[in-house]
Amino acid sequence: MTTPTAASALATSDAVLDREETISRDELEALQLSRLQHTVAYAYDRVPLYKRKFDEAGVHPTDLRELSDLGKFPFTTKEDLRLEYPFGMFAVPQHEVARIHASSGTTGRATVVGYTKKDLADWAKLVARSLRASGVRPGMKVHNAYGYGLFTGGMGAHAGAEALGCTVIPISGGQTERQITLIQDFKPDAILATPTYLLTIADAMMKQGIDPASTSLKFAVLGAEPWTEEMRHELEVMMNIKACDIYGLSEVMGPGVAGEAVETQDGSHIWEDHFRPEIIDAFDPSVVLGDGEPGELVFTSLTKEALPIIRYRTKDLTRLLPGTARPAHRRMGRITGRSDDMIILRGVNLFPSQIEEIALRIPELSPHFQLELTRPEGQRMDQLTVKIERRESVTVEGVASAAKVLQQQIKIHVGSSCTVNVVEPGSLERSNGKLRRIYDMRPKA
Ligand code: DLL
Repeated sequence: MTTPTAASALATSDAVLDREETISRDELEALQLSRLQHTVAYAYDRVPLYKRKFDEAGVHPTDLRELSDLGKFPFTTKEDLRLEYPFGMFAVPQHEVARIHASSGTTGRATVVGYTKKDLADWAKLVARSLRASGVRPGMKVHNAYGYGLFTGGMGAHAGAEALGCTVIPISGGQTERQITLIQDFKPDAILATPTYLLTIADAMMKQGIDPASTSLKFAVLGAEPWTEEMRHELEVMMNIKACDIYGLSEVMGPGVAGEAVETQDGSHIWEDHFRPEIIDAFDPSVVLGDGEPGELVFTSLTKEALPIIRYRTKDLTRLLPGTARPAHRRMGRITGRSDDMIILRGVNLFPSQIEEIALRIPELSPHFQLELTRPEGQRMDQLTVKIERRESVTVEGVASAAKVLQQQIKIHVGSSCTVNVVEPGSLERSNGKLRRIYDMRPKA
């Protein structure tokens, strides 16, 4: 957490908030209950999958009398959306669907999501709210480097920035040289990107002899992949910006399910007037955990028309924390990882974000790393190799000791033995959006 500067204090004092951002927790929960009762009945009446699942579980929408009754209802998973491909989850006729987005579908069928005109307006409002919380103001120029297309990042962030009253520069992801030219020429105040893509941009600037701290950028709103406090610090110092988190997922809406306030920088506030979050035990989903306890994040939409979503299992691991800058809206801790991104190495659970956290505390090492999993021939044990670039300024002797430190720290904090391979600056693949950190080269079972 960084201390608020005069600039960020000023940035929040002049903001006009939505009424729902300032209501009391009691008022918010009353609103949640009525919206939840409507949503479960609406989903049951309009989406055959929900009717079937509720009936099988022996629950009926009228069983939802208080918020905790939500725990009686069945979960929805990515698999459900895949099985209903393409439009089986839609609760409105196709002519009422104003837009469709979809996941890339690299692992199986794409998951398809739809929005009515009202859904799009709500989405834009929530992204606008998130950007405003993160310091962006009407009239600012916003460089949007989230990918446009079926991915929700580009168009979702775009519509939110427009709704806030910004001048949007819709560059999309990739074409890093061009991004740099436009940042130099158009002088944007804020940039929207994945954290690793912003790192790619900053890195490319340095290669061109441009000091990334010298640009017009003051704010960055970063998300779509896990990142750490260490990465925040790295980007803030390197670029002389305030960097805040934005969270979301397409099945629930897209970016803007939660957003972070620049004056506290203490995790994203979930916009609970539109989404009811729960944390469950990922290994025993019947257990709903209390606030503060780590587990898997689950969302129920409260206002969506085209694709109401009931108890969607995100697979994102985090915990719920009390609201701060927006007291009625709970915050989420940083996503430590996704349950399906977890590496199980000789019985020890490991997430790439743990490596990021440790590596960035070692001055000789850069934030550019990847994890390779192998199983050498004839061996039954898996091996982890951390490939990480050294910083430009480091000597060969410095690298050897840094590698050792990283290896020891991983052993101490994570519990895994690994090989560390420090490689030359610029030799690892750079991010264009969501960065792939894990390369699993183990023979398929
Ligand atoms: O990534 C939506 C988005 C776009 C969010 C732009 C923020 C900014 P999906 O492609 O459906 O949607 O991927 C959703 O990305 O379940 C998380 O695992 C991860 N994710 C998203 N935001 C964050 C974040 C978009 N702030 C999946 N921190 C989610 C960590 C995040 N992980």
